[in-house]
Amino acid sequence: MASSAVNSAIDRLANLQLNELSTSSSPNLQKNLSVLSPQQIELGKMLLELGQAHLFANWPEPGVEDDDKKALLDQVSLLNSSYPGGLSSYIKTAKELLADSKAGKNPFDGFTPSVPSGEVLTFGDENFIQYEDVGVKQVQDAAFVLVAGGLGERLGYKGIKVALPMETTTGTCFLQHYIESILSLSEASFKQAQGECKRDVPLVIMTSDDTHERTLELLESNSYFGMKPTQVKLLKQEKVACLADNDARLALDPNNKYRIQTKPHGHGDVHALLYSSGLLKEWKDTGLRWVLFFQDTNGLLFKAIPAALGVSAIKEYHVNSLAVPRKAKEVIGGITKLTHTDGREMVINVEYNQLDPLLRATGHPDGDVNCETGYSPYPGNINQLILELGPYIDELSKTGGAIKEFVNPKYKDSTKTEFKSSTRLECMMQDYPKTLSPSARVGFTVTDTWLAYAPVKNNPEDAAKVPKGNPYHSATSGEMAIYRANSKILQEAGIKVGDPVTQVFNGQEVEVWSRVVWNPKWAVTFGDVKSKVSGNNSVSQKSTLVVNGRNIFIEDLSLDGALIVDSVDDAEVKVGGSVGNEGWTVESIDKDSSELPEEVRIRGFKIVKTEQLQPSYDEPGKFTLKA
Ligand code: UGB
Repeated sequence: MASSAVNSAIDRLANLQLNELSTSSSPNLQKNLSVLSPQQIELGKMLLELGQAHLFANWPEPGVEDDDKKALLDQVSLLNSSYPGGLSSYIKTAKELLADSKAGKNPFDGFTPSVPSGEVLTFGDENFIQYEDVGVKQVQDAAFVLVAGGLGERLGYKGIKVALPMETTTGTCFLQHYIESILSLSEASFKQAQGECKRDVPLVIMTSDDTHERTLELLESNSYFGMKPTQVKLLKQEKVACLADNDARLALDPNNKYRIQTKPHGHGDVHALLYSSGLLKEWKDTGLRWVLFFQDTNGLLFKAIPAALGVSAIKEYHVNSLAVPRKAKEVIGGITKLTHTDGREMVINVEYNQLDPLLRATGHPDGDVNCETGYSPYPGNINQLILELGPYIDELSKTGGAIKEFVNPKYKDSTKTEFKSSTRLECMMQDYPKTLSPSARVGFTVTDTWLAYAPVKNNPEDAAKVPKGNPYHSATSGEMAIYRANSKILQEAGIKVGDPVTQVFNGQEVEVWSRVVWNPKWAVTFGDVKSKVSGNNSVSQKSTLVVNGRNIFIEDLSLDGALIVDSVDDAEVKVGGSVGNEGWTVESIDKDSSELPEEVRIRGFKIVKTEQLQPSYDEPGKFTLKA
């Protein structure tokens, strides 16, 4: 035998002995070493060191279900590589957080909450318009990040949420609206900076196994809604391992002893993913300055983005969170100033389930209640964050994007020794400022709820149970909020819009305003709307108005019915005169009817299109519609 072969045989034997020694605490793993690769053996040893021998407790003899054993270790390899610091770091943190939770430790121990001061905007005033102008200029230096990995268990919708129609007058889905808004905003931005070279404003979408394929399919089957495919990047977040007990033993899937149960880690993953993707550096190198984060189902958010970005630029905020007045106990976090006994201070979101106990523990015996304004004194976080790229990269180079995690186990009883079901560590993107130094410029911007916030999160049954006066956050209220916002903006621009009527759909009382919808091409700021409306205009409550074209000008229009105007970019169309017809009506439907699609049932109404005037201008030129 050649000496190299002898050496390698000796090495193998030595390794075998070493492996057998280091797996002696799990005889089942030990006897299966021969079916595993060296890398899988290393992972097995690591699991034993981390107190996870139970994972091998039911492993049969070698030769039986070997592929399943390997699959388990392959899954471990993925869980290990996709978590910053690997599984050992995950389990170490889990043990600490589970011990704190068992001991009932308050995560805000030593901190006293108080109401922070931020920039409060009044829609339509001079200040607002000025912020919008500044904000639009900044868009060419911005990147947008949509977190869309959540399955939306509370909504119970079977599809992905970004594919849901945002409103059913035109049927535009959330993702289409977001992309069209970014495209129109960037176009407006480049127009302001005449002559400078244009770049494609990037959009990143964070997906998960629950949403990735369907998001990609939605984009591909709609030609990316007008964006270049290279402009859009999908980053998939991985789930994290579930924990079975206070010792942070990993939970096996009840139906598969070779699979570790996993659950989503939360939207906080977006920071580590952006960092590890290398995109942040790429953006910095091309001169970008801002990163804007937003969520999957808020059809109003782009109405507040220009002004909020203007606030970031003027106030030089490293972190700017968008907020709206919050009703006590509303299921959105509260922006709070926290002051520690040691002098530390931070302005941070306190999540909705933590605000009440924090207030009670710090001398507010009534907890999370409204003040004399009828709202909680703590502004509601709508999780739309604007970060300045430079300081963001600096911070992430220190943390790798890891965000402070939390654990929320549901215990079987007061001994807190067993869980009702497995739990996991979670993290939230708005907790990013928690690691920042006191010198970081952290602020927030408050706008009216009607303008900026109408998420679709709750199923009809739960929405109908929301305490009176609190928002439903349902598909019904989300769509009605779009008509309300657009109607109010037109009112502010001088158009007489009929008073809304109150109707009940799916057990929820909502205001029904004129169904006014426009494409972002028409207007992305209030300034745009004002520049396209003149004379004496009126739109009755029963009316539907769809404006779908860049250069459509509304002048002396009296509308009582449905008017849908489409035009190509190079057509300039004046729309006026008196338009009256049967129009489109909003009609109740039975949410349990199996004949209607789920997208309609979750709203409780449908739009019945009886009669409309629908001019379409397909050629360049100047046109006038005078009915
Ligand atoms: N999301 C992910 O991308 N990955 C995940 O693992 C989980 C979620 P929810 P939540 O503004 O309305 C948040 O479930 O967590 C995406 C804030 O924490 O809709 O109840 C998901 O796809 C809270 O402070 O919201 O509450 C979606 O786009 C408050 O501000 C987004 O993350 C509230 O949102 C949010 O997920 C709000």
